[in-house]
Amino acid sequence: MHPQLTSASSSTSSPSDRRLSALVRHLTGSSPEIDSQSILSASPTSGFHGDSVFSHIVRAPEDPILGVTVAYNKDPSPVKLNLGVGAYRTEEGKPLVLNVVRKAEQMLVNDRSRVKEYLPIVGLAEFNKLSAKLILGAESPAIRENRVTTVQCLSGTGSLRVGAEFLAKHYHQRTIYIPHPTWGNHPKVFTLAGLSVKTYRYYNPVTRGLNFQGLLEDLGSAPSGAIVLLHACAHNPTGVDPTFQQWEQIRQLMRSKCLLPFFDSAYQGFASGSLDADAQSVRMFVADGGECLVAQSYAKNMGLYGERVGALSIVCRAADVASKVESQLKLVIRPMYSNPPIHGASIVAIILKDRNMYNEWTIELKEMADRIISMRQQLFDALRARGTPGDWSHIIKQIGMFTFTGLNKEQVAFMTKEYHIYMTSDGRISMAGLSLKTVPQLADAIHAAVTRVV
Ligand code: KET
Repeated sequence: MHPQLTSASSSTSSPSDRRLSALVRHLTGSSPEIDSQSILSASPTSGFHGDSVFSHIVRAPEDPILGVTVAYNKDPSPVKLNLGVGAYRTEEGKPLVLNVVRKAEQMLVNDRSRVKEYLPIVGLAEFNKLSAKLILGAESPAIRENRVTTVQCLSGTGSLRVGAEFLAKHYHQRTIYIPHPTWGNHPKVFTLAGLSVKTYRYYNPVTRGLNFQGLLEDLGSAPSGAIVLLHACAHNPTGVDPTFQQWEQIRQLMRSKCLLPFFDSAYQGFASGSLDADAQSVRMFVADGGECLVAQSYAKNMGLYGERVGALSIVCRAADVASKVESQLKLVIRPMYSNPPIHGASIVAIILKDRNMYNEWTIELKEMADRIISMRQQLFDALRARGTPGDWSHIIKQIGMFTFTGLNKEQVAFMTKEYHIYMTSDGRISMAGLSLKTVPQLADAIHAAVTRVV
């Protein structure tokens, strides 16, 4: 028997040690008898039959975004409406699988030559190449010059995390500036990856627009080399994007201070309906020959939410640097999840490489974007028709999946309680979850909240 276990039965051992040793003797057959009484009465600290060794753990709060869906699912009301998570719904309020995605899946199923082997650590090569082209543009000199390394990751979140871990390990600056406000998961992803998170001003609650002056001041006083997280388009949660001219100013400032851009592109095609227009900010930064990181997600624009398909691209100044960077990305990925899943990336690759399927996708994507934009107008008109106090023009000025309403926490809680409308407590509503049928319900709820809850 193990010396430590036999010594536990000596006269100097504690009662719990003796009980443990009795159990071990019983389980190993080294003792015909067992003092069952002493085991059943084992003290909580013994770890056996008492409280769980995890009994000290406190309950964590639900996620501020995904927790909204948890609460929504518990509500038995037939009129409940989930405008929390950014997930597209049809006019009938149902999740949408794009036709072109169904077609690609059918092709995958029909192809008997397909196997389920592991992908390489960096994922599906074809998917990576096509993803880089999608975000940087087919004619991008950076791609042509082999200065870009792209690795398939677990959707947008996984791409951000891998990029952040890589930076924490290999980049000289550990500080990342994120906009205030931003997607709630950003600070957690970056902090856990080992970066130190600071914010830059982004939104002006008074104008409900961009705080451009504040943004320039904050990035202007950031230390040289700091990393800056930029939403490529359709800023979440505010729906406020810089204009083209403002992007150009941001670019000049960042390049002059050697700030490293890390783009989060979760909504390419969802903002304007055009994949190219929504990639303009990224392409501006790549066109100047400088370096940057881009995290891409296919969750929204291809409706592949649960398939977890995304890519991280790192644009470098030279091909040999990009290739060395990729070798290190593999060392980040291998111990994290070894290699990415094959199905979703195969769907994307099929769609991106075939001209007809690609065109079909852009049409379906535009339909989704247009439906969201029309919901903005509908909601704005409905509030105007009700004479709801306040200027609601930001609903039609903002862009992307969300409207940042300006409703406060209490007003949101009121709308959930009285109208069964679920949204994040910061007053963000997912316009993609709204339909012609539910606009009046939302407008009634907003009207009541604004007039009855201060
Ligand atoms: N970046 C941004 C800006 C973003 O809004 C999301 C998702 C992601 C990345 C990550 O998406 P992924 O599914 O990992 O590709 N946002 C919506 C869903 C979520 O919170 O997970 C949301 O804000 O509702």
